[in-house]
Amino acid sequence: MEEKILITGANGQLGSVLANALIERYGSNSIIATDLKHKIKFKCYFEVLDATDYDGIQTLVRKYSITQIYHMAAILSATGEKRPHLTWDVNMETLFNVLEVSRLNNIKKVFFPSSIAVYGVDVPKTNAPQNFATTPNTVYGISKVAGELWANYYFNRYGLDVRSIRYPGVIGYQSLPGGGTTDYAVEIYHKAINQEPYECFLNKTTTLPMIYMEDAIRATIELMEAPLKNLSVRTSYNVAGLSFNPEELASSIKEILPEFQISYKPDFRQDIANSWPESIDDSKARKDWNWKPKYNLKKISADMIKNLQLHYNYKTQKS
Ligand code: AKB
Repeated sequence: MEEKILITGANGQLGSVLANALIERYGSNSIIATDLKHKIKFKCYFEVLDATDYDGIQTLVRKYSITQIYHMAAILSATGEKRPHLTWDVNMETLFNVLEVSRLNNIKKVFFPSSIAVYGVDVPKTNAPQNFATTPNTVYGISKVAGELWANYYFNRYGLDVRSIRYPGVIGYQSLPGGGTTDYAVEIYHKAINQEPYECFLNKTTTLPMIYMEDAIRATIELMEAPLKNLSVRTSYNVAGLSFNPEELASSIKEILPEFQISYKPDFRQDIANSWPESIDDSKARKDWNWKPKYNLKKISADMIKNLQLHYNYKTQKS
């Protein structure tokens, strides 16, 4: 049976790259990208959709005979702290809508992105275990913990095959992040390419789990295509890429762009970062569906700089 895949939050940092990867894999006719506004020209169907609108989701699911949903729409950690109640409402209501529409319309699989933000200060800083008390300090983290538990509930109670990854900070040249605590690791490259200094909002020794976009997208599709019988985690899988701090990231950029300058001015996001682990244990993902990252920091910097140089050269030539 042909897959018909609906993506919410397709304008987002991950959603936009995922949409293109799914188009490549399943074909343009199989993908329905959705978001609040039509901003990006995807080579697939696009529909304006506010995922807080239950009827809106259901109409599209029926119109396109959807078989899978990737629910990428969410408010991230830093923005979430500015509007805690709104963040809870948006993150939970959109998830409930997706879960309910999926259950009632026989959707085969749902993807729900969770985050390292589910952890709180009590977790061991290094190699944070897959199963450990999740006591997050942010409303974003609270919504992700609740989401994981609902995913597990829908699987056990209704047999809805909800699959999930706890993403580290995602780094990619294709899109810009918005409202996260790990956003510095993308912003820094844009400044470096444009020969501007970067003022980092985290201090230089703040080590966090990170992952390159290619790895993050591959992990997502590999998990969604893994045989059901292999999956032992029905909340959300830890998926690790690598860990580094801003100083290490800046050094890897300086190896290619020696003039690059960085300074540090921590803001409220420092407290959020301090509440997260430095690295996470992803042995369950490795065992259950053969997860393995491919990108280390050297490779990431080389690839980011090469692709952003092409992007900005292209822009300059056009203007
Ligand atoms: C954020 O910083 O909020 C996100 C995340 C780690 O989930 N990138």
